[in-house]
Amino acid sequence: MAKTMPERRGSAVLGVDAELARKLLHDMLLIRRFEEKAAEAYTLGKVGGFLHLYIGEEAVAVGATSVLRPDDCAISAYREHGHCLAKGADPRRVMAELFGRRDGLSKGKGGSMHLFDRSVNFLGGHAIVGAHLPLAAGAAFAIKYEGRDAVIVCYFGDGAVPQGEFHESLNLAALWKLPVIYLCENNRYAMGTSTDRALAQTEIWKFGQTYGIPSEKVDGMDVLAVREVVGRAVARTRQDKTPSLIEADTYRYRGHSMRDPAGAVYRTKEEVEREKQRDPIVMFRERALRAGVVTEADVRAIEKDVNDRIDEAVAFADASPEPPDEWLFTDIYKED
Ligand SMILES: Cc1ncc(C[n+]2csc(CCOP(=O)(O)OP(=O)(O)O)c2C)c(N)n1
Ligand SMILES: [Mg+2]
Repeated sequence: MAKTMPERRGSAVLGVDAELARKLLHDMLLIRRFEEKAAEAYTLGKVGGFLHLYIGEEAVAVGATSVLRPDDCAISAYREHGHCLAKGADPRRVMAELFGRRDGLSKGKGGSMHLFDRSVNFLGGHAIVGAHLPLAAGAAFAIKYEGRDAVIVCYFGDGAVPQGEFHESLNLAALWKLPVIYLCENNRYAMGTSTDRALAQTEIWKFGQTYGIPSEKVDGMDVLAVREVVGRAVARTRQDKTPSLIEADTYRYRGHSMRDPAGAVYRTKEEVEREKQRDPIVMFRERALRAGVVTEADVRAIEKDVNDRIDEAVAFADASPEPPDEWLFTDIYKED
């Protein structure tokens, strides 16, 4: 369909065309609804083990992934459903993994914290805080060694910053000029510990300066700002093999995990309510509507599609059988 003048003008104001605006909104909403359903499934006893929700932080994964190519990689910690879905994983297989079923991304043997999908170059899902930062450096080394111009985005929380792995990884990435973008999701808390109780330097992006790599802070609730800043880093990394450190200022609306559903002990209700005023999905939807790039009908269609896909994901996960007992002994060692 030919673009109307107002839509074109709106795209210029917003900086993205209607198709991309719809995709950004769709992908953020898909993550939000996925997480809400996952929480519901957990309370029904369908999900065992840990469950850490990404609600509130959707703009980071979606904004960053929107500037990646399919051959670029992403790697994350344990709050990773959003990163994995944004990278293109099938929500049905992600849900089945949470349910511990055989059609899950990790055959139902990993659960919420161990999603992995090579088909979309999502390299996990890692439960040990900070441990995947050196893995990202290793994957970036492999990319460089093979002479490819792909990049890897490594998402991690503020809780990883005081750890040795953070500094070791930044040092090596800078020294060896590795194509890795370290993207810190600073949601102000590591479990119940606020950053000012854990970090001597709370401006996390500044650590990049120590290692002489480009570093920036971005509003992680603004999907377009994330897109711009990560886009700049990706272009630089692809061309010059220069790593970057980006700090995204974000917020989780739920507690640390389902065992801390509201996160009410270490933060005030007022703080959470204040942060909800900058809900990344609401803000982007309103902005795109105001610019005339998406219409109310587009929003309704996106909501319907997302709800259908999440319902399908739950039905698929429910129908998938449990892994057989023999699988306890497979996938332990890599066989050539
Ligand atoms: C090495 C290590 N120490 C402690 C833990 C327990 N632990 C699990 S999550 C977490 C907090 C991490 O917070 P952050 O990195 O900010 O991520 P967020 O949960 O905020 O996304 C801790 C300490 C762990 N998983 N690994
Ligand atoms: Mg945190």
